[in-house]
Amino acid sequence: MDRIYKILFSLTFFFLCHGIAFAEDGSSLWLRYTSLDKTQVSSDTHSPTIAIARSELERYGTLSSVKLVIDKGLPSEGFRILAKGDGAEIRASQDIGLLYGAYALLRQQQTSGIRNLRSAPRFSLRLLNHWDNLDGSVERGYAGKSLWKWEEIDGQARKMSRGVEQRVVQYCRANASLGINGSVLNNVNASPKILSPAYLDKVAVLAAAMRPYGIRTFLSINFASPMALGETDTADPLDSRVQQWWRDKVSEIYARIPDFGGFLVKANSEGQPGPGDYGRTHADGANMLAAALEPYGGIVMWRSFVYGANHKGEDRVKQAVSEFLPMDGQFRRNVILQSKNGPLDFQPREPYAPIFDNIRQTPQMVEFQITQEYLGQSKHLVYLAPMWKEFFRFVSPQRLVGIAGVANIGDDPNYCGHPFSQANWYAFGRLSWDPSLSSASISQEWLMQTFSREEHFVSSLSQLMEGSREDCVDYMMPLGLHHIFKFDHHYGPEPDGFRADYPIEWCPVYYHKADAQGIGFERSAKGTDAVAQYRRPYRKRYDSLRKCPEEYLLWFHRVDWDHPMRNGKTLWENLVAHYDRGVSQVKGYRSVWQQFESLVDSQRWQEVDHLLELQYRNAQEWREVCLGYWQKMKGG
Ligand code: GCW
Repeated sequence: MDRIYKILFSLTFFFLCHGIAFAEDGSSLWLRYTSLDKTQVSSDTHSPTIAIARSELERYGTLSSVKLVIDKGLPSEGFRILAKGDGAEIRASQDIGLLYGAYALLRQQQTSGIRNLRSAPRFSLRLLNHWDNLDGSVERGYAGKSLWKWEEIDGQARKMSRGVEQRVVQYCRANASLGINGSVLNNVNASPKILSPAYLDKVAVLAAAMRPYGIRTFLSINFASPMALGETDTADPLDSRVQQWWRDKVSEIYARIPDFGGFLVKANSEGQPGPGDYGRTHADGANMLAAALEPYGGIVMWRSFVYGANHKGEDRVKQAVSEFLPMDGQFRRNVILQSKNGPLDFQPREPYAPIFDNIRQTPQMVEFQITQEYLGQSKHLVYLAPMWKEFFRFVSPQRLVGIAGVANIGDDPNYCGHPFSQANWYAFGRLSWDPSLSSASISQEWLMQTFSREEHFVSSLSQLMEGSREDCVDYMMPLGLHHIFKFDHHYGPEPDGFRADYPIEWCPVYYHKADAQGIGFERSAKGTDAVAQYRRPYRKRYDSLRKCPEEYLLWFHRVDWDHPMRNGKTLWENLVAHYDRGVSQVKGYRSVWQQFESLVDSQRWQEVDHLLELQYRNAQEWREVCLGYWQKMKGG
């Protein structure tokens, strides 16, 4: 073959492979619309947001016409869809509502078919929390490096490179399609440098890209920033120079980003600085920042994830309430307390965090973790919506002003690592808009938009997804066990984990307390009395060994190995059965998936198939390691 033909041939081959790979690498997320250029869109108002709504509908709509109408009578951010023959009208009081309506119409088109709909978000704050570091790494991120490309600062700060821009735009479309309206760009373990002018320029560029999609930008801050940047010699919140520094910094931020949302703060927690370093309270610290942000309408989201600092020796799950309850009522109006769903740390199952019962005067937000730090990371198929729905059974959405999700997004081609981890981003967004949606309806929608509308596929996979969280609990930590993860990376099992140089709250043995007699953490009135922080009827229910739901048994009670369970068998027999069930369920995932090879493109099909095999092996490992260890402790 001629040299030139050889080159041409190999180039064609390259593009064919990469072209296909590009199309099916998962980067389209759930926005896999076909470009039709069919729909005529009309609108009497214009804005960058409306322009996006128009272009999405013009390109991907199947109707012949759509009319966008501003209707001040509708709730803020909400919308109405009115189906009219081969056309539709979308009404909203703001342009962002029209964009949400446009995406809802496209979703209907891909799923149920177009019909009348009235919709408005349940929470006003629907945020992603990115734990992205300025060196590009993502704490607890399993999908590559930060999407923000922090290295592109200084000379390049005023614009994004083309590749980054495309990825960010896709991120914005995905969020807007769900109604996510805020993004905290950097890790709560925050570098003070984020507040330096070079990084703020970069943040402003990202904020400008997100703005037309209705996404406001927020930052995590390091409480000692003024001192760490060498501009003050203290970070004491009651020091007037410190207060002035924050006022100036906030005004510098708003000069660049007029719609900046505010700060997220992790203070006096896991080694982070905070007001406690100066003998001040969390309220003193939060109020200082809130005062600086107030004139601009900014907020402070202060995290309640604190332990070890002021309450050494106290049961870790009690410490947030012990710390924050006395301060309830002392926070300024623009401070929100942000708490994880459970009192410990994003375990596969935790009872709800009782801080939601105790804090009455301070607005609260829940923090969910979309990234699966403790649920198989981006290697296991674990659909988290059932876990979040479980939380809402105990904590009414009415008690919350907002919802935050620790993002599972990175620069991997498919954004989330595991193709099914995208479903967790999707489900978080859908629940942040409407927590009453069922987890199954969300997974069905997601499957139809992401893979296929074939009925058998959708029902089989949605069933599999629905049970996957419970299966994970079973093969990792059934019956209320918690935190028996390997040190630091939190992926595999380490029931014997103990290190004298670590805080005891990081050691698995502290949590399961297994010995020859039994297993479990006594948190009833006979033990640490953590149950006392719960409202009725949960306080009594959890306190009673007889009434405590078995899924929380070893969270609240220490019991003998031969403790009789409700099914008449012993605790030990039940433990074994749960581990076995978890493993055999996961074994079944692969057979389900293998039925659908012809329905899914080969790249994603194979990727999932391979990951399911790995998940099965991991589940077996969890069972073997844990049961082996319990057996050893128990003797015999
Ligand atoms: O879940 C734990 C993680 C830490 C994290 C911390 C937190 C950002 O293991 O990596 O730090 O919680 O939520 O602050």
